[in-house]
Amino acid sequence: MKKLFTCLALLGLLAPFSAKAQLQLKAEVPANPDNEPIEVHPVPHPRQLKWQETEFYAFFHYGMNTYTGLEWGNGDEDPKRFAPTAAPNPRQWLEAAKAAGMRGGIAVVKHHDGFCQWPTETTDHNVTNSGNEYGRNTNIPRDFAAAAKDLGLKYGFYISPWDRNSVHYGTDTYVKDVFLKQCAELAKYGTDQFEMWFDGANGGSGYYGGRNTTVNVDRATYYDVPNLRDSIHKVCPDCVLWGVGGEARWIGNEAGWAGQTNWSPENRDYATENNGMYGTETGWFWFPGESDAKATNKGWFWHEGESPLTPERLFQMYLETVGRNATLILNIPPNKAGVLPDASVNALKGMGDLVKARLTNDLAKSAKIVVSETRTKGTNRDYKAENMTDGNKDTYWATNDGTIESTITLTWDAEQTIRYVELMEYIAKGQRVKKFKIEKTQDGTTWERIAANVETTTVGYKRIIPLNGQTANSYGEGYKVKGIRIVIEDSRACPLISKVSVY
Ligand code: FUL
Repeated sequence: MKKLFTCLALLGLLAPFSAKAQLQLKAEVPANPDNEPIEVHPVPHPRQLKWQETEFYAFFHYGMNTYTGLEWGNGDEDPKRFAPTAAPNPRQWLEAAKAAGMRGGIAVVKHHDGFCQWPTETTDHNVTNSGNEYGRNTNIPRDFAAAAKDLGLKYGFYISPWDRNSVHYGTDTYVKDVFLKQCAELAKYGTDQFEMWFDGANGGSGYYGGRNTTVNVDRATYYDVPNLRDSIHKVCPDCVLWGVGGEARWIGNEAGWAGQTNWSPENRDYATENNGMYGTETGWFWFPGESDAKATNKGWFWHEGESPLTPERLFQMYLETVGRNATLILNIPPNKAGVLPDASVNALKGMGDLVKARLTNDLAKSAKIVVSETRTKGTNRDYKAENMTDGNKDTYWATNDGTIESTITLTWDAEQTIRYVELMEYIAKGQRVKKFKIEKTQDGTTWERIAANVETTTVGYKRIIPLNGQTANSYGEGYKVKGIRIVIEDSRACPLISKVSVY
């Protein structure tokens, strides 16, 4: 009987029944009950989305170089040279980061010299052989992760793939038997790491366990990235692998600067130095930009006589990175006592105060908002204009499919002084906006373009436009207005805006 049934089905004799059944099924379950806009590919992985929300975080270069005065140790440094003058205090580092409004931090736990700042089983070149008690008791990943958790910050580690100390470097055992094991050891201090920094610098001369030679590797293949990434994600599911890891891209400079036009989509074979700043509109995978920059005037590591940049300069960097769809990882080096110098702490606090003073009092919340079109709502989701000011990152305003040109108009009864406009796209469904402009009105009828010299092209996760068109002296007098409107002129598909703010 069963056989007969199968044969009939194969002959198509049962087709009319199955088609009917399918139709009924369709009627019962509408394809898109919430009328959700379809994705514009590529889209971020959920871990990349969480990572992007970290926005602004600290980088702490501390290690053997702090004591040798070098930026790139050769790998032959005597471990005894790691001799902190006090117990290193990652909590103090992170407290300073928090005061600057940062949401996390990444600590260097092994730089190119290969010295491990935790008691590892993979090499003797580690803190247990350092020159004093403070050194021997140092465990940066342990203390850093614990402090971050306590302070409610995200944390991650920089572990240099290039290891100028290891005798194994360049051979086929290094990645599996040394590097991956080190990553696994770090996971013991926390599996909720948000990012791991896989630096691109590698190959060249070094000690290499006494080989004193030059080792060049092909970084595209040597680290077996796909397997490495999978292995790490199995243990640390939210950990974005930066750089060589292929989940967040280098912005292509160390100046704290991203292109005004900045796409998160990118292609694998892009030219970092040229393209890191801008991304590629037609890129086929999601590869968002991270900008690494120094908050001090010397190296990545602490050096005698260094001083921090001014809060105003740091605020400019913030506008030129976080305000341009990149994240900002700002480096502040701990000194020989394993703490951030007071001057750095003060500069960070000063910067945080500027961000708070300038980008917190959101006038959009008290504005009347009118949009040119609102997408038809679905059963459980709507796309109304208020979604842009409700403080909920998961709601957004949208137009109907096919409507790209659109406007968001904000008006106030009383005149307001404004200096910045902030926009955020709902990037879970892809980066869309390609061109927009900002206009102001004083009388509510005549509109005049402002910030016309700014490339108002992409938005992405976040875009902050200084309305006077300057990032260096963005605050100024401000504009007195009774209204402002954002005119979206081009987009890869209907725009989805999750936030509009006016400061
Ligand atoms: C570079 C490294 O070579 C520097 O020493 C530093 O760690 C910087 C953040 O990345 O590629």
